[in-house]
Amino acid sequence: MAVPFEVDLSLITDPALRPIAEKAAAGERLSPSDGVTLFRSPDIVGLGHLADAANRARHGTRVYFAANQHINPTNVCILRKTCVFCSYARLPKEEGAYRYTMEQVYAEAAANPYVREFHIVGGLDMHAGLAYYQEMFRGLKARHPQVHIKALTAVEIAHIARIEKMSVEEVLIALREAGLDTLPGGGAEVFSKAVRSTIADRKLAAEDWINVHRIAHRLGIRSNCTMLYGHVETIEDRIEHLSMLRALQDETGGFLTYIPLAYHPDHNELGKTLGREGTATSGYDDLRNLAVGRLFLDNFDHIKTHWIMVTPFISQISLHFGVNDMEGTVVREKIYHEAGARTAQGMALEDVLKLIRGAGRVPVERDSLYNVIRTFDGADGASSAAAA
Ligand code: V47
Ligand code: SF4
Repeated sequence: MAVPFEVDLSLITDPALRPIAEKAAAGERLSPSDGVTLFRSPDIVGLGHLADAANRARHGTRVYFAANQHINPTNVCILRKTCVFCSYARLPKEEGAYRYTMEQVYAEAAANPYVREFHIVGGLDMHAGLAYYQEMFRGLKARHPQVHIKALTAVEIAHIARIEKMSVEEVLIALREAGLDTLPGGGAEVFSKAVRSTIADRKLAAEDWINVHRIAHRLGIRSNCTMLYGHVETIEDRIEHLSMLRALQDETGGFLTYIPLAYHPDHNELGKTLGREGTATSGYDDLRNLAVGRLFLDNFDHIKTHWIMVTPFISQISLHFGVNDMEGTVVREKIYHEAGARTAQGMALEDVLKLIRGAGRVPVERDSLYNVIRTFDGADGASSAAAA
């Protein structure tokens, strides 16, 4: 729920932001039109100050990160022609198409000795059904029993349900029994019908994406959520999207974190159509999306920045714009690198610590459910483990 906080109104120069700042500071819920005003305001510093105050009321100076590893087991996808923003997917016979064998998955999983979470997402592959993922999760848990499995977007879950002629609930129960712990937040894109029909025409509809998460939450499977911004969506579309996420969170409380995803325009149809290749989102819009997420989603504890998408430096600055969580060490990211991300494919633990400390914040290593593993609060850089 919303947490009241103190704000220094003299730091907010846009008069349109002041009443919203007073409302948010009093712990009152922001309306959709407040959200639109936040997005439209040119006062990025005022917005940042407001989001930072809201964030610090919840988390003080602590910033979480997790030691995770991304694994993308298949890029074969039946929606390859209709998700025009995607650079990653291939048709089954297309050059570059791949589907990992179990041995390849296990070899990739073994590459990083210090990992606490596998983040597994891929394409909608007709040959990667329930049995493929059950075998994968069982094999991963047998080899790495302590590692959390965050896998399969709502879109992938619905695809498995369709090809196996099962209900979403049955698929989730079967995958949980095989080792699935939580769901990642992808596949949400932007919920607006008009946007979806332009960028992801045949993708799971908004209500169905929400419903997969609702069913997961009901089963006790927590999940994340995202919004892909910076393509054809309007400010109103963004707020409609955030309103739907906020409403489901009111209902279930099952979302762990919100992650805005910056659209990357290289090597995909949408980037060509918009004439945007080589032009990513702006730092200004990246910060705004994170700050508005913090203020509008008053029932979310965590707002996560994905440094791979917005650069480590924007992620670092965002720690003063409402963000309390940084995507972790991420070994070998593929989806955004295919789409033009120029950031590294992984980050060493020391570099994550350096970024967080450089922003004057205290790094806290967490597990996938936000339990504290260790806090790096020693003046000499030493860490202290959480009390058992
Ligand atoms: O749904 C695809 C996005 C998502 C592009 O839950 C693109 O912790 C930008 O689910 N430009 C999948 N984005 C990734 C995902 C995710 C990522 C980080 C953290 C978490 C989490 C989940 O990737 C897709 C889509 O929205 N995507 N193509 C592109 N060209
Ligand atoms: Fe397939 Fe996901 Fe890419 Fe769409 S975004 S083509 S569903 S991999």
